Amino acid sequence: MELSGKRILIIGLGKTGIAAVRFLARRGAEIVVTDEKPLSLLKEAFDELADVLPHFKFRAGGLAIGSDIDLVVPSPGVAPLHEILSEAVNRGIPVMSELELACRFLRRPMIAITGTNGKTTTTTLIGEILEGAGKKVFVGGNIGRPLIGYVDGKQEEEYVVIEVSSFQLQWISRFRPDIAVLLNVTRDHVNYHGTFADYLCIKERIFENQTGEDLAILNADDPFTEVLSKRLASDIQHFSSCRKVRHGMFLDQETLIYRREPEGTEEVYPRAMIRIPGIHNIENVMAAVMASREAGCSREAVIKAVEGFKGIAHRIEFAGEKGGVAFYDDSKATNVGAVMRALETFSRPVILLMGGRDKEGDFENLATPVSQRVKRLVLFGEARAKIDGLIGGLVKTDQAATLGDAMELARHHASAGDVVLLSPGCASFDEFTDYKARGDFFKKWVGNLS
Ligand code: UMA
Repeated sequence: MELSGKRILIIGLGKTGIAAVRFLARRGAEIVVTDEKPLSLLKEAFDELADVLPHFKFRAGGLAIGSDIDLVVPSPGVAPLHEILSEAVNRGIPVMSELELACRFLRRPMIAITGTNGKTTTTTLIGEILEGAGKKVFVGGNIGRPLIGYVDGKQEEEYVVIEVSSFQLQWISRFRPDIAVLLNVTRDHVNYHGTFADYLCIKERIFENQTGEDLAILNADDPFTEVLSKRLASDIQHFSSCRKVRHGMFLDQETLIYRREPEGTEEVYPRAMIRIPGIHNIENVMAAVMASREAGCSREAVIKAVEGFKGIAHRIEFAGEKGGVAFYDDSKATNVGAVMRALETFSRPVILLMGGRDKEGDFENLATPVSQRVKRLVLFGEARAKIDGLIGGLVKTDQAATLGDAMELARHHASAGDVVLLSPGCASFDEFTDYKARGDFFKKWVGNLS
């Protein structure tokens, strides 16, 4: 793809925009950048791009698209119906996500992982298995390292493993992973995509350009999988935590069985190799094992890496125990599906901290797990009244303006044997810069408890 002399508009100067500017500057493109933030808030971004400042122009946000633009590259956080994007589409100007642009320059085989929940865990684990098996690997994408930054370098790795969000799949056309994993789809990001059906369609696009030479790994227990499987051109393997599958991996009491057709081979893995809690993590591990075996890792290397895998930060992470009360940080649970998975993990009474900025979550779906497992609900942030209205009547419920106030209430009501779980089911942006800052705040507070 020729970029030299092309006028390219980048929307957003966050991680993606910064990496895209750098990539395009090296290829002689004429770069225009816009961001809705005022210049005063973009100082860090400009500092980071100090060496390529002469190669791009900044246009203040809200300006109409210039007629001279050849290509628009929106950051993932830019909503699909953003006025600049609508205008570009109306005028026939191509729009390409950073992921699409990057894959045009990628020279390594790619494993891509998407799904509503479990993406980061599975992506990280696949990276660790491949590394443990002696392969050089780049792990990135939505996990925090844009692929465009990788293709800007030497590409010496044997494999590229990327976490892919629905936002990144929005503007693809040729993106084609050698191995693509769809872990699960439950309601999320409806405020961004429009409807749940739109969200579902976008997730499916990870397989859009695959052929019979590529592998699709799907969750057999997901209600949409049966229909989806019929539509794909890819070789398909399924995984299941509750029934046998013909071509793929399933949980059979204390073992995981990996069956592959047409070879008819069957490999057995001990369930006990998995040290991270919950059925959802067994599913994540199965997907990771299948992808890694297909990428040429040995069964032994797989088992060793899975045994050593401690999980990722802010995902049902044990934060400490004080006075017999165990504290868990699940700040990464920004949707209702993730809260459900977290609640399923505990058999002890749970004091659940939920709230933050609503993403049009279907909180009513938590009615059963909350009634069965939650001793007390402590709601905080912007979404507290809405959640209270939907499920607050089921158990004793408190409301607090901030997470800090909510944590004090949780501590007050907790007694030995309880679990205090931060699993917010909402975005963090009403109070924190991101879910990591929210989880760190929680863990620091737990660490300071006397
Ligand atoms: N901006 C605009 N106009 C808009 C929207 C944003 O100008 O309409 C500007 C903002 O003012 C800001 C910049 O765009 O300056 C931020 O861009 P961005 O929100 O796309 O964020 P990046 O820093 O580029 O990070 C993105 C992903 N963020 C989102 O999808 C929201 C990061 O995923 C990802 O790690 C990074 O690219 C590298 O690939 C984060 C995330 O929250 C972790 N992802 C969501 C999730 O996992 O649920 C999808």
